[in-house]
Amino acid sequence: MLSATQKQQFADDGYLVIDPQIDSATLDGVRERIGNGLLLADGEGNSRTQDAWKLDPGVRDIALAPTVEAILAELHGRKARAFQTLNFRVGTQQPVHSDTIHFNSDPAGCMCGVWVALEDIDENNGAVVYYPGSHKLPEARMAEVFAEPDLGARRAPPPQGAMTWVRRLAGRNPVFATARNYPLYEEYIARLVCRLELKPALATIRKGQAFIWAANLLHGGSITRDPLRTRHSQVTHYYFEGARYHRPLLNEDGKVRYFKPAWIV
Ligand SMILES: O=C(O)CCC(=O)C(=O)O
Repeated sequence: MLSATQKQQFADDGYLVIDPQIDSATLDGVRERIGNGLLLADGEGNSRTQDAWKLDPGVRDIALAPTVEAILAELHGRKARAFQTLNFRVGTQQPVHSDTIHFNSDPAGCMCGVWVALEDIDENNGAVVYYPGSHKLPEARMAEVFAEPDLGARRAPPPQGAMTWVRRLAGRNPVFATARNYPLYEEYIARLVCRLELKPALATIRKGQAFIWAANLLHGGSITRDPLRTRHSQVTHYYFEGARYHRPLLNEDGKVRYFKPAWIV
């Protein structure tokens, strides 16, 4: 299904633009029902709906598109399984990160994101920004972030409330100040991008195309230059079979805790 050049490009640059062969009616249906419906209905100005596949067969069809599954299997040599969807109505302007901080695996990097454009994307409506080749950099974990003296000094300690101790005594995952420490990771990545003088690129793809990124590719949401524009899109996150899965943000103490993803079926 893929040419040798495409496979080489994914290996070298960490991304690929493909035609996922999803029909227009499915794309338009999701845009109408999720983009213009649920997202507006949440009333909080949130630009994303997580796991709408549970409610909407179109979202699920995009996540399980056979062409995407075939291409991912070809790229990774393992079967891909979708485990999370996010639907967006407008650009996220999300700071640059790599998905390995959120979702990783043993062996490492058995994960990827597939971002499907539900309308044409250009430099003015918040295209995904990415750094070609950055997937080859070492995976940044919170340990490296905290090792930077000024960032480490701002680290929020784990909460010490009664519930934390109940969880500990029950042998459950301790609670870390994850949400408060995550901005330190974003700052660490922003500095890394500057220090290495990484060159950004924009995923300006057409409606119906998909942008695949490798787990460790640095990416985020670019500035929405035209605030009146929408950016209807769906990203699905996939893990590859034959690995054990963990979420590094929940392993702040360095202890790896594996989990069972809730597969999209
Ligand atoms: O859609 C975007 O602007 C960014 C999405 C993203 O970074 C992600 O899903 O990991």
